[in-house]
Amino acid sequence: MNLKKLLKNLEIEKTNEGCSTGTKWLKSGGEKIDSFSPVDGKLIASVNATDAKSYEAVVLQAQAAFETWRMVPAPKRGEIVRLIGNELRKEKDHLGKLVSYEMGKSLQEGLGEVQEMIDIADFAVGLSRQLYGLTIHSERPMHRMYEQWHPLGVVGIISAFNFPVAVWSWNAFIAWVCGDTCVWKPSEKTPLTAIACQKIVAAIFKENGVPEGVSGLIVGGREVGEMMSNDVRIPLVSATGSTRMGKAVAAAVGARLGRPLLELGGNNAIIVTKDADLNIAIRAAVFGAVGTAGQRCTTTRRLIIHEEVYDVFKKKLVAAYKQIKIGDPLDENNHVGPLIDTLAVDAYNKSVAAVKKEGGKQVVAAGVLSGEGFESGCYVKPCVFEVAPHFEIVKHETFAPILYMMKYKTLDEAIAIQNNVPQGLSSSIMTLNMREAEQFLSHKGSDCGIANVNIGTSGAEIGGAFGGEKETGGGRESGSDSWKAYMRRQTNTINWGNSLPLAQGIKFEV
Ligand code: UN1
Repeated sequence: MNLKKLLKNLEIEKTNEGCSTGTKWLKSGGEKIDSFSPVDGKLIASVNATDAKSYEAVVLQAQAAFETWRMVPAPKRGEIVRLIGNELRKEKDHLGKLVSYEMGKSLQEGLGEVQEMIDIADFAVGLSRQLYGLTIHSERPMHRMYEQWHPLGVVGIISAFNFPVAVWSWNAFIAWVCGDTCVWKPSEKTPLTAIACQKIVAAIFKENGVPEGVSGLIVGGREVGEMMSNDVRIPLVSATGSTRMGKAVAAAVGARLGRPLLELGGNNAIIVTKDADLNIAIRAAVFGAVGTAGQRCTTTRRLIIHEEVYDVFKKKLVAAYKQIKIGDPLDENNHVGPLIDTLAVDAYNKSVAAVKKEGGKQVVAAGVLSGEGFESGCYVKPCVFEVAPHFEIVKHETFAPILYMMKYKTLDEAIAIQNNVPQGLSSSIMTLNMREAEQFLSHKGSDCGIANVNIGTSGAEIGGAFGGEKETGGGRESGSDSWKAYMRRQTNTINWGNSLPLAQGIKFEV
């Protein structure tokens, strides 16, 4: 891994400022944030975090830019996003590699993440010609009523380390075509990928005369997120991360009656029925559980398996886990890279101890890897435990490759188990029986924001709305009509007649 060359290719070899209004990088007196690669433990960047003064400068610039940006026709804003998408196509290999190296996901998944950005760019370009509202028939003669959508203003984006760039793009690209300006606080664990994105965007903005401030970047920790959550100048704060963080953001944004858009924890299950295609089910379960080393919001954490197929599925699962290669995620022979840092390893160890204490039976052994190639101390073994659904730990999301298996007898029971956790992001059923599939998707089925049939819980396409219920936070991002969260709806009624009839038949004569 030639980091120097990679950083040069991305033109970020000299970067140590973490605060930017677009093309300008601000000198900031914030603490130094070090980014260590979990791949080899090396220090790969040391970035000056945003302080109160530089934060203020970024927000003021974002507000000023909004004045101009909102008046640029939406399809023209879409054109700018199209150019960003093109640039991402060119930079896919470099940026994908950096994502993989800074975050630790496999190169395939790093490239997939950049592809997700390209896809959302394409989606946003089309959307820029479809930001339409409804026309409603008025009850009054010679009146017309319709609704239109206006941009909100400055949108705050808080993103997580696990999708360090894609989730930002879901928010920023859509917000930009909607006419908003953005201020992005990336995870302090992955500042370098954020800086790389900022550079890519800034070059396009500069070439095309986009006002300074449309894309602000504020690298920093919790305090920086709090500045944004409490800031009345930021009408929408979109936050991705832990439920704990989301609750704090929701409380602060709600207290000032701003709008939070939350995409928080998941505790996603696959129901494996006796009518499942077990080969599909196994592949989905293994990718869902160990992909991104179990650090996706959509990671499969629970398998709820019909008792008749339980033993054969377990055997196949153990065999599949034996094939998994753990190691440098940039080596395409490996399936699983490291966890993000040693704190995540501690959380993994704690959950493994907790499930054992509750009586969980080990099916595939847990453990932390050490020795050559594992010097960073962040590599863990994907593991599997047999549990009972009521175990406390099973209700808890641990961001690590720990998979819980449990048995069921009836589909009603399986659905009840699936729903009986605080989180509600993603879910899936493996069945070739249409009655079971339809029940799972019905009002008495999965309570999650995403419910799949014969597909795993992770790897959603950007075209659908992404997000979930309960402790997942209720937000919807990326596709479908998620754009509406980034705009404000206005109802307009126009009287083109020569009198003033009142609604509800009210008579008022003076
Ligand atoms: C996340 O983990 O926050 O569906 C996002 C997926 C990806 C996005 C995950 N497309 O797994």
